[in-house]
Amino acid sequence: MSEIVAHVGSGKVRELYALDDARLLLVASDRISTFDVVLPTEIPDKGRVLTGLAAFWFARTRHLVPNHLLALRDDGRSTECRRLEMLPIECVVRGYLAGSGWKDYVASGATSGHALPSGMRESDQLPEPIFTPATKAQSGHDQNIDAEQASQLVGPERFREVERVGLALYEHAAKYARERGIVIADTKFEFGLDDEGRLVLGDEALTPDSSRFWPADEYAPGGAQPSFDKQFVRDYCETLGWDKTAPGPELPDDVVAGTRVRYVEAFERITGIAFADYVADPDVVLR
Ligand code: Q0T
Repeated sequence: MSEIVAHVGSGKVRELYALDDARLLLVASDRISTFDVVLPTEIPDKGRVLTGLAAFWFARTRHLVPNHLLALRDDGRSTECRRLEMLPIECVVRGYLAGSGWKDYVASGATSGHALPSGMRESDQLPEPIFTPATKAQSGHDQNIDAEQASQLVGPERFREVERVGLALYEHAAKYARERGIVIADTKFEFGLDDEGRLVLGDEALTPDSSRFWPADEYAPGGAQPSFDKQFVRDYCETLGWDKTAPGPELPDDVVAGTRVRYVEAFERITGIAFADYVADPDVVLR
């Protein structure tokens, strides 16, 4: 059996297709990006790991907010989802000071309008999680914006809602992951509205591609932390003297294999489900 579906969008490592007026198919590839460049070498099963992990979180956060997941396909990498009217902001929540949050703090003592205590170090845990929205750049980097700018884009009431829901999702997931040895330093949510104007969580949530995952047993603030999933790739790329512009380098087999193991480990630690059981029947993450 086959179906004809229109391609409606591409991310760096994912594709989006229209199934009908009301439904989309989100397909996660095995492509990997590092330093914002997609590499020519794939990580086998990466798309399945991210799809399964996002679906696991969707199933376990429905009490906090409805989400777009309708069904998983048998391939384990494709999610049938409700078509939404996406909000024009990235909803970033940070529990730790890293990435652009750290850069903004060093430059101004604040990030997205949140004044932070003086003397914080890179990767320190924040006194409490903060909501740091960003624009959706068509190309290049998203830009952090403050609450006022975000309110102008989505309206003040909707802004307060995504802030409250984003913080609740992060707090729930970060506590759960931390008990399983993974620090979720920060994460990005994308929300949309259904045809009745209700807020719905979309995209791929609480995965290592949409978040910073750090191994908890190696956490040592005062500098950059190793990435749970991509550290082998970054370390290998640093040995090459690559200038971090496209095209990126091919990865050797040992780096591919080591990285695949880390993605599978993240999946198994968080879900408590053997990855082989997910491959045999993706719906195990929904039960
Ligand atoms: C979206 C309506 O293009 C994108 O990703 C490329 C793979 C991002 N994107 C998502 C949507 C979604 C979702 N998710 C949804 N449920 N309904 N649009 C649009 N762009």
